[in-house]
Amino acid sequence: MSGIDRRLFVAGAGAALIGAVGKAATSGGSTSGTITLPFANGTRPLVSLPGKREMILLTSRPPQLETPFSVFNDGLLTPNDAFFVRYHLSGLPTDIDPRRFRLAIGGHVEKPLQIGLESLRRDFPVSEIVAVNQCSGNSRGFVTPRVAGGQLGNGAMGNARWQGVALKHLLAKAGVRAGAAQVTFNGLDNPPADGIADFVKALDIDHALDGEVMVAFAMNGEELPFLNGYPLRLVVPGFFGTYWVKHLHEINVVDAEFDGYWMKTAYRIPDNDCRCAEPGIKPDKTVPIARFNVRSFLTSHQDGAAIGAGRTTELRGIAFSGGDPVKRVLVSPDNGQNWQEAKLGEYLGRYSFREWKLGMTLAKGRHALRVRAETQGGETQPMEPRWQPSGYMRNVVETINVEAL
Ligand SMILES: Nc1nc2c(c(=O)[nH]1)N[C@H]1C(S)=C(S)[C@@H](COP(=O)(O)O)O[C@H]1N2
Ligand SMILES: [Mo]
Repeated sequence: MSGIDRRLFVAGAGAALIGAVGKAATSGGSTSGTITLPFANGTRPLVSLPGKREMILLTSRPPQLETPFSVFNDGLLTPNDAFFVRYHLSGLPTDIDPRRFRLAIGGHVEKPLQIGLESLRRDFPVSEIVAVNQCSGNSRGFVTPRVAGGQLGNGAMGNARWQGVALKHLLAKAGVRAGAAQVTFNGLDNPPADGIADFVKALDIDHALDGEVMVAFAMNGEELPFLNGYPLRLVVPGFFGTYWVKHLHEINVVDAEFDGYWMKTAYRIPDNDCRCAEPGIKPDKTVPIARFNVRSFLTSHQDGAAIGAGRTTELRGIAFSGGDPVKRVLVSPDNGQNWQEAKLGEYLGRYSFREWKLGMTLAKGRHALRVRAETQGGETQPMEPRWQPSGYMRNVVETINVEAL
């Protein structure tokens, strides 16, 4: 396909996609079996939507897809066609014309701007960053007592190489005026009915100007897939996915704290060190969710896997954090009594997945393997899960049961 054909194809993808999702959900047209996630009511259809391989369907209106966990063992970058998809509002854009698309920058600035896609690539410095995008509710399905919200396994995360323009360059061109407090971000998706708040997020002005927050137009060397925010999305390294606004078309500098629903009411966490609460008790003080806590996973073996007894098994996995680099990953062969240090793989930056590997020899029998990461600043994962009302930020030390035969 030529460049223009491809762009027109992408432009029509929204409409085609909504049709395809409807079909997959109702007729089983592009449904190809099911997968069962390891918690109550965990059976989900597997579907392939335009631009995506077979993924775990959470909801079809709006489309929400989870990445099958085995993908994380294939490589450190999550392929575009396997990257998870999360939306709040079913009013997705259906006709994005890349030639007419404009990103508007306004509000508390000297000179409001309208930037086209070609100008963005041509008139500003382009940079790249490898960073994990993770939904706040990743792994919520494992939370006990259970909480409301998408019952996700561990696949609402992905790591990609993002290419775009640092937000600070765009804001510098518009000229931020004295007294700016925050910057708001809006995408082309809209609420399906009155009374539902449009999805708008905000970052503090200093954060927006830090040089890392990016308006991205490409992911792993290709245009953004439609479902991951074509043609532009915000990338906020180390911060939960909720800030990574897709189909980004409006940026506004504001001179007071933004109090829209998705900042003031939704996506809040308890304002304490553990970001946790007693089950059933509503925390009295909350703050907007922000950075990831540290996590690590075993990817080479599934829970219940059989391995060879008395010989070395190569274990492999990933670890990541909110920006404080992962210092080490420890693996316990015996449910947390003893620990062995894994070898870390290639460093792709402090916001990327980091691979770990460890050869382990286990005697015949059942073993509960545990995986725990630690950052340079000393942040580590809790051995017991913490609880909070929205089921965000789960980062308990994972347990994988294997049987050596
Ligand atoms: N326009 C828009 N952007 C959005 C959202 C949304 O509902 N609308 N959801 C956010 C949330 S909560 C997450 S976790 C990420 C998910 O990014 P992905 O769908 O590319 O995986 O998108 C974010 N950006
Ligand atoms: Mo999310």
